[in-house]
Parts: sequence; C-alpha cells; structure tokens
Amino acid sequence: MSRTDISRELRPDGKPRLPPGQRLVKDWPVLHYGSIPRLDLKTWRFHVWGLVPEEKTFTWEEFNALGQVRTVSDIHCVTSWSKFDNEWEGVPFRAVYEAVKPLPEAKYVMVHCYGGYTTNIPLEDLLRDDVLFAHSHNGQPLTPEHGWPMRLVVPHLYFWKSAKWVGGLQFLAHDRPGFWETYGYHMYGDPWKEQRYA
Ligand SMILES: Nc1nc2c(c(=O)[nH]1)N[C@H]1C(S)=C(S)[C@@H](COP(=O)(O)O)O[C@H]1N2
Ligand SMILES: [Mo]
Repeated sequence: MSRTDISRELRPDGKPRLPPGQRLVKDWPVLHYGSIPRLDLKTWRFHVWGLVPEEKTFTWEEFNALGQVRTVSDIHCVTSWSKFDNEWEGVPFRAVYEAVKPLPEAKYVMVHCYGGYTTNIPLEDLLRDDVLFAHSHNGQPLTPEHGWPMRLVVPHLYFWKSAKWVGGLQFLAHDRPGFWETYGYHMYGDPWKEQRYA
C-alpha cells in the first residue's frame, strides 16, 4: 500500500472515504431485479402524490426545466463494491421539492420506478445538495441498464436507494419498506454504519 492509496483517503468529516467492508472498482457493475423497462421520452412522465397540496405530473421537458445541476460523488453498493468520482448531471431533488411544496406532515418519501421497483428514504436525506435525478453520468446520457432516462442518486446511502428508471415520488408521514427493504435490506442504509441488512 502506498501513502497515496486512494482507498485510504479521509473525508472532511474525518470518516474514511471508503466505508467499512467496501472495495474499490473501476468498472461500473449493473445490478437490478427484473428486466429493463422500455421507455420513451414522449410518453415518460414523473408523478408526485401523497402528502402534497396538489398531485403533479411532469413531462420530460417540464421535469428537466425545474433545474439542472452537476455533482461529483461516490457510489457504495451493499454488495461491497464502491466507485469513486462519478460525475452526475440532472435535476436537483430540491428543485422538485420546491415545485411540489410537500405538506409539513411529509417526513418520508417512497420512490417509484418504471418496472415496479420502490425504495424508501427520509425526506431530509433527499434535501442534501448532492441528491439529484440524474440523466447523465460522466458526460454521457445514462445507458438503459443504468437507468435511462432518469435515475435518483443519493450518494450518502447504499446504492439500492438510488432508484433507476424513476417515475415518481409519494410523500408519506411514516416510513414504509420499499422493494428490497421488504426482503430484509435495512430501512435506512448508511454505508459508514454498515446498515446492510436489518
Ligand atoms: N428501478 C430499479 N432501481 C434500482 C434497482 C432495481 O432493481 N430497480 N436496484 C438497485 C440496486 S440494488 C443497485 S446496487 C443499483 C445498481 O445501479 P447500477 O446498475 O447503475 O450500478 O441500482 C438500484 N436501483
Ligand atoms: Mo444493490
């Protein structure tokens, strides 16, 4: 191990950049349950419902017009691979939040995907600056297997929370398990606490 070993870096908060039990990869593995949904930008819609003053449906153009941001963040998959320095581009979660203005009772979000996948995330976690709905990775549009046309990116949680083929948000007062959480994955999924399985 050299002194400049990237896997030994520390974050500004003093935690290791590489969470415990993780190993770095250079490629980008593809993982999902079921098949890749066939989607079309002309019929793609983003639905928002639950604890919101008004249900909303956005077209591809409307959704992207909410705002655009570029971020760089690391991926940590629960199956123990991590990938550093991913550049993402897309719509910041906060822009969607501001367009929708959820009710004060809304504390959790169920993320819904084309194909039926779901995952649950506390609302305050989604309001971080590096959370976005990404359409591009390292300067290229997402490929179908990585979530084209749009995926959620939540860098501080295990990557199963970063839902591919995202199509909607349901605002909730109480936490509920999504797809993998029903099958024993942790309800929150902090990689630095190794919250892999419940
Ligand atoms: N819609 C959907 N999103 C999903 C999944 C899935 O099965 N369906 N799997 C999750 C899991 S378990 C992981 S590890 C990551 C993998 O993303 P990648 O294939 O782009 O590496 O997607 C997450 N998002
Ligand atoms: Mo995963």
